[in-house]
Formats: sequence, C-alpha cells, structure tokens
Amino acid sequence: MMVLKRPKACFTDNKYCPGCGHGIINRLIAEVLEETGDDRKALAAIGVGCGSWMPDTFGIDCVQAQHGRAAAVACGMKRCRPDNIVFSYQGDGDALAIGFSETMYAAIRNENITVILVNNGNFGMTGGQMSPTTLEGQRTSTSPQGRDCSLSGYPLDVVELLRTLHVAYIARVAITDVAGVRRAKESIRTAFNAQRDRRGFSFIEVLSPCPTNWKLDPVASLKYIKDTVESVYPLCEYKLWEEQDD
Ligand SMILES: Cc1ncc(C[n+]2csc(CCOP(=O)(O)OP(=O)(O)O)c2C)c(N)n1
Ligand code: SF4
Repeated sequence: MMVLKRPKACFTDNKYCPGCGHGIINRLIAEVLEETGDDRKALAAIGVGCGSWMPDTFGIDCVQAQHGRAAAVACGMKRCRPDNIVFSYQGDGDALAIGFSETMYAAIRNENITVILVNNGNFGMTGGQMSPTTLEGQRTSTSPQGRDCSLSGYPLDVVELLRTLHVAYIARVAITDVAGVRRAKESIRTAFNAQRDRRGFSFIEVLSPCPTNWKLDPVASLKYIKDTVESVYPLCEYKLWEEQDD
C-alpha cells in the first residue's frame, strides 16, 4: 500500500487558488529535498508573483528577490554557499519578461544553480496579463482578442534558447496527470543531483494551470495544457552534461 506522507517542511495550508499548479510544484520540491536530506540546508530565491507564497507553503530559508531578479540572487547565494542546494522559483512573467536578462545570464555563465520556472502563460498574480509564453490567439486581460503575434511577437520557447548554451540540464514537464507529476518530481531530483555534482546550470520549466485567469475549471485547465499548450511547448529532457563529458 502506498502511504502518502506530508514532508516535514510542508505546512497544512497554502494560499493558492483551487486547482493552481503552484501548490503541487511546491510539494514536489519539498518531497525531493526531504528525500535527499537537503531540506535543512536548501536555499531558495523567490520571484515576485503567486509563487512568492512558496515560503507560506513549506519552510526553508528563502530570499524574496525583486521582480525578475531571482536567478541573479540565487547565483549570489550559491557563490557564498557552494555546498547548499540553491534554486530560484519563478513565474514566466518574472523569469522571462522582466527578468529575462538575469535568467539568460545565469545560464550563459553556467552557474551551478537550478531555476524552476512555473509557466502558466500569464502574469497570474496581477490579473492574467499577456506574458512572453502566452500562446498565439490566447485571450488574456491585455490581449482580449487573443495574442496577435504580428504585434506582440511569438511565444517564447525558452528551452530551445537554452539548448544553444553550455548548460547542464534542461527539462520541460507538465503536472497534468499522475505520470506527469511523477516525471516533474524526477526532473527536480535530477536537477538537484546535477547541482550537487557541480555540473552547472539546471532548468526545469513546469507547464502549470492557472484556472482563475484562464477562466477554466481545474479539470478543464489540465486538459487545456495537454491538448493545446503541450503542442506549442513539447515536453522534453536534456542531460546536456552527459554530451559535454564525452
Ligand atoms: C518591478 C515590478 N513590476 C511589476 C510588479 C507587479 N507584479 C507583481 S506579481 C506580477 C506578475 C507575476 O507573474 P508571473 O511571474 O508570471 O507569476 P505568476 O503570478 O503567474 O505565478 C507583477 C507584474 C512588481 N511587483 N514589481
Ligand atoms: S492566480 Fe493563477 S497562478 Fe495565481 S494562485 Fe491563482 S491559479 Fe495560481
């Protein structure tokens, strides 16, 4: 029989909307850290957005970065504390709009940190504005007719960009079903292991539902990711350090 036990660091409550992906992802991070014995010394740099509530969901030492700056803050933390697992936790607006430069330069320097990007295709906390990852034609509060790529550019596939760089690990996962949740957890574990082995920059993009701003119920939100979002942002995993070792 499988016994589901709450990680010690997790609190009983969270502040996310019903059906939001952040709570699941927070829990997976907490589980991995507990299983690897890192829960007492992992450090997080938190982006600005709904994910800023992560410290209210489970208790590890965190720095609340300014909007977009979490990867840069994580680099500083890691350089001071090279033996601690250090990760940033950011939304797509935070990491890929206002913080695009910080995210890319952490990758370009192949910093030995992990960036966990929660891609829900909009600026969730502030009312669902269009973000770099909003799909073509997707309606948001700032693209009520749907994203027009002739005006706003095309959706940003950050995984493809990162693949051109010398980084250690890249994965895109989706928490749409049990198998997807398990894969997401394994990716977090792989990224933290790579960091422990000093492989360099690791990055996980999690396709995650935002039922409130998508104006879909939680089940329909998961279906939307599977049927629509994944066709633009295919799931993948690249252990690039293995190619670099050859
Ligand atoms: C410099 C600055 N600009 C704008 C804001 C307002 N702001 C707070 S949260 C947020 C949206 C965050 O969206 P995202 O990073 O995608 O995370 P989500 O809430 O969707 O998880 C914005 C624009 C801010 N706090 N600081
Ligand atoms: S607004 Fe969206 S991202 Fe924010 S807590 Fe609600 S469902 Fe989650």
